[in-house]
Amino acid sequence: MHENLIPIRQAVIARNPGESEFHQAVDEVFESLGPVVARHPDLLESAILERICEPERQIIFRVPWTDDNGQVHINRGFRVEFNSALGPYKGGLRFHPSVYLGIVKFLGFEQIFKNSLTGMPIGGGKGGSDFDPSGRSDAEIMRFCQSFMTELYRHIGEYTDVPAGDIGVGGREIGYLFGQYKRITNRYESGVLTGKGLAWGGSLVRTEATGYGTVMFAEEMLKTRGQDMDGREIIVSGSGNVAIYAVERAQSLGAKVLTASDSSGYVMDPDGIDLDLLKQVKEVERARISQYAERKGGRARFISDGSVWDVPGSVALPCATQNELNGRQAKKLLANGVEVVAEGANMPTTAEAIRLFQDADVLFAPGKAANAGGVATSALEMQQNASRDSWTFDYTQQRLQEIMRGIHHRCAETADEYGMPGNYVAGANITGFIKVARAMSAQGLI
Ligand code: NDP
Ligand code: 2IT
Repeated sequence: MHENLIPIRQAVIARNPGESEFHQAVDEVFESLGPVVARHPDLLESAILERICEPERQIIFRVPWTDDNGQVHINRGFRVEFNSALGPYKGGLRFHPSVYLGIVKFLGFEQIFKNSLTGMPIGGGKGGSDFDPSGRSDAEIMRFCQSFMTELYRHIGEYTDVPAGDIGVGGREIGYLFGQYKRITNRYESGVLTGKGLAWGGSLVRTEATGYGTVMFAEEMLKTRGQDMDGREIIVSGSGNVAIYAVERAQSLGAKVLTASDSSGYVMDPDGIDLDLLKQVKEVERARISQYAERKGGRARFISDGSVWDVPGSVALPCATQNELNGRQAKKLLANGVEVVAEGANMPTTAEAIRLFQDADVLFAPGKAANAGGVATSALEMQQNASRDSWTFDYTQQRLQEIMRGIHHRCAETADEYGMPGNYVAGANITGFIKVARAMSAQGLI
């Protein structure tokens, strides 16, 4: 890390004790900014980096709700409004028992640079709750969402802060959240949330966008080596929104996807994942991934110990959660001949694993570049809402494709310009940072 950045980094750690995921996200960005400090010292004036690491606003609130047996539960709700230099705060809501301030801040911090990279007018934010939705009835999910929004509504708005989904928050939850926002405010303010249903202000392609975009980014990286996805064996982790549509896009390009996983284990299907069955088990029934192997039969297997990264393939797409691919697993993937790693999830690869991939000349795409298709399509949803219009699937997908190509181009070009060709991590962090820093400078000391 550049010596001028070390004291700033130390101050961030001291100021935010115990938030290891946030520290990790800050370190990854700071490690990339050395060449910027050397070339554009002016960009770091008026404590830009110190300011960028301090959220503009952090909201923590109580979320009381009643389960189907009449028992009362109390959860904690969060919204971290990190940076609004480029537009209203934008980023998802995560409902998962592991959520605490450090997770929300790592996600919000990443979101600043990701959103900047998309080229769309959106700032960075993130929120969520330590609520565990697994095993809860629709009625319980609805009551939780209504209680969550009863506090959140006063902080958000189409020009202020626009939440969307993330782990544990999909179309069903966005529906309940939107309904409660509308009821409290008496405003049909479509642009206050994204990821809405198609009949009430949602955008075509938003459901597919993160997974499709991740594979589009992998295709762009492969193109730089004159290669493509056709005929490749792909290893995917996760089986939620991002994973499912990464599988769909990879298969449409002639690749064979061998794996999918959830927190109970993974399935390995040598004949290629049956996408309809995966959607039925995970999207429709919200069942455990073992159901896939049970119903598929044949050579499909459910494995509860070990990880998807034990399975050989030339492309790895981590699409579940943070720090799900460590150094040991990276070595295994390398021994098995991995050539491309594109992060569908946020920060799924540990710092050690990233270094191993980069040292081995693997094409490695960080989440803030590779998974930006989701939030970019959210920004397209906001555009459609603002103009009271709705676009076709083909047109929206074409816009997504152009955005992903643009992100790839900017990352690759910046990495070249700063003398680190092929380093998409540096390319993404530097490009994302410079745009936000310039906007913050222009807007004065706020
Ligand atoms: P979903 O809730 O749809 O799916 C999450 C998947 O990851 C599930 O298979 C889940 O398994 C697994 N998972 C979650 N937490 C853990 C954990 N602690 N350990 C093991 N497995 C886990 O979420 P998404 O697909 O939307 O999100 C996946 C990743 O992609 C996240 O990192 C998210 O931040 C990121 N992302 C999402 C975007 C979006 O538009 N949705 C956009 C950009 C990034 P189980 O069901 O067993 O918990
Ligand atoms: O991590 C992410 O980019 C998301 N969860 C999507 C955010 C959004 O506002 O669509």
